Amino acid sequence: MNINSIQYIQNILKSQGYILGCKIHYHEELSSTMIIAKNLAIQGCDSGTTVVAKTQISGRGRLDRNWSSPEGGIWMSIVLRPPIDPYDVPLITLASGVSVCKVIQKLFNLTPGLKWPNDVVINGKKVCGILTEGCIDSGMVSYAVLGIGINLNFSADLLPTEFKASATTLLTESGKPIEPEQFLHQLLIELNSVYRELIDNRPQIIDLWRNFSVTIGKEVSAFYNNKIISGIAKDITQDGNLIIKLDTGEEIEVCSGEVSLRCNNTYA
Ligand code: BT5
Repeated sequence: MNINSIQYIQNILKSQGYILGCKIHYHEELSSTMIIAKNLAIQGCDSGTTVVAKTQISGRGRLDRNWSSPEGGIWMSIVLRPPIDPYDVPLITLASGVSVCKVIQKLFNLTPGLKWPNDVVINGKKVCGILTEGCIDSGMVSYAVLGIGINLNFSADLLPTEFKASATTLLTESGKPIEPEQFLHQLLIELNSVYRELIDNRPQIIDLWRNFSVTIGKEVSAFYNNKIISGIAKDITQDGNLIIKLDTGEEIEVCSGEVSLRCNNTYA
């Protein structure tokens, strides 16, 4: 990945009228693309402005967890200014997961799955994590920053030991090296299309998410309202919430912000 190839992708996307990725800020190394993108958002950058890094020193996941970001992966954040209700911000994560799965299917002979709310998995191990942070002002979404990290073209041996049991890379799973630029270009095209569908045809995105889901039908536990609940993940709602059917028969709807989900028996 280098500045020239990134500029080439940006210019093609721009000439084809795409919004996401029509302005790309590329860095060889930075702290976290989330921080840079957030600053650009605060300064008033256009929706679709994208920050891409070759490596991140302090990449992060939800709840400030560490995100390992060696060279060969895709580490990026996109500033969005979506005309959606603040409660719908988590849908951006779900829609983006669908995009990542579509590109994996296109470029590899692999079967990707979506673990609610924000993981893309292959053979039960995480290859991609997604993080969407919204800034709400006067009850409206002023901007959202969509962060996507994909373990693409590096060996899973480069991941920290503590993640090895639960994480993998597309190179390790497929044995096929794909340059980050190629994946990034396809991903930005897919993200443009699902982002439009999220605004215009939400049920379509929810259906696509269900088709890739490895969570629905599984036994799950969630930390919810200060206690652990267990049951079967039954479905997701049009708001992207997960419906869990408890052993008592009661159904509980949880949103991604309020639970930490564990799939019992398997990681996926
Ligand atoms: C996520 O959080 O999965 C969201 C990750 C978002 C990363 C992107 S990269 C570009 C942008 N810039 C950033 O700084 N962040 C975004 P969460 O569900 O909380 O998962 C975090 C957990 O995943 C960690 O606690 C580890 O267990 C595990 N993990 C860390 N690095 C990993 C990696 N490279 N691959 C797979 N798992 C990893």
